[in-house]
Amino acid sequence: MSSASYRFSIGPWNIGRGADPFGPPVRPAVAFDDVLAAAVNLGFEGIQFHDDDAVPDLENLSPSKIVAEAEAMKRKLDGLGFVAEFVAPRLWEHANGIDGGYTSNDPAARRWAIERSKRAVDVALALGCDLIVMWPAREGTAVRESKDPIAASAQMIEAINAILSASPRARIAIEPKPNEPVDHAFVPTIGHALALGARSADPARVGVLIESAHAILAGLDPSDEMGFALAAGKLWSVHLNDQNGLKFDQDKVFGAANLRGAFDQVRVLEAADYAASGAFIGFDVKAQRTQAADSATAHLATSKAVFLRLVEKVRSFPKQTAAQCIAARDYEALERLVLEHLLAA
Ligand code: GLO
Ligand code: MG
Repeated sequence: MSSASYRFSIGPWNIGRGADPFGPPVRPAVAFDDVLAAAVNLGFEGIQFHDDDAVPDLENLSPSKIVAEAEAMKRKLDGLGFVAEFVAPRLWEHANGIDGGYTSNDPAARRWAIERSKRAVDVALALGCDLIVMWPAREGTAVRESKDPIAASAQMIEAINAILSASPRARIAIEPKPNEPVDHAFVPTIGHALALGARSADPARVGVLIESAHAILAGLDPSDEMGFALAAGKLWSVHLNDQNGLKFDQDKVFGAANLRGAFDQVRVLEAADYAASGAFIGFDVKAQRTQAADSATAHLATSKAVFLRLVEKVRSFPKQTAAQCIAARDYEALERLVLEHLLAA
């Protein structure tokens, strides 16, 4: 059982405006200062950034101006007692990244993606953090024959190496997702991410961020994905949330679709003493479109409350009885024990 406290983090995109592919935003834009105010209320200490969340319009700024703006952001965070958890280069929203960044068929787009990622390293270091999250959103295909998967692997490693070479302090957490926005992603699972890291110039500085919904979309159990990464010492962040089967990425409240699956994720984090590693618990959850603006952070509060309740559930789990069931190979009894424990008040 861990004695360390969990640290929670939030990204500005987690307080969304309710837009979906079939309808426009239904809530007003939330200013960054209001995100910080919400983070205070929610008891979140870490802020997750896209590069242009930290430095808006960075494509039109010089490298030194980018650093100056990031330093100003750092002072703001310091004043409020926040720390930056990571910076993710937002390649997927820019026109240059229309066909992917690192694996685009256009060499100019690939160069742009690498340069922008290096600027994200500058932003991270100015914010006082060393973690770059690489969500390879459009690194994949809608038409399988449009790209060469062998070349794509090499291009991903080239990009990883470029980021690592931007600073000896930079670490990368790859956040795999099997699909959406692309049909087939080149880095769909934790196994792929860790294999790329192992082939990089400095494997010690490449780890992963696991999002529950992304693992479910890959047909995998998030807690097993976490266990695999934890065993390798590579779980450097999590995006806890939930997902109702193989649909679009739902980013539901943690535990909302599969409470037992959420329990299992907390169980493996507790077993590995994740809290003691100092890594954050992020909730990559989305407010429902129906939610009114003044209560559009309830999904974050609920996710955190569910997480903390599940920590209690894991800690109070009758481990000795479970061990007896396992020793007797009576897995039906173990099943009953787990279900009764989850159902108990
Ligand atoms: C989308 C991803 C996205 C990333 C974020 C940080 O499916 O989960 O929200 O986590 O952009 O890179
Ligand atoms: Mg995510």
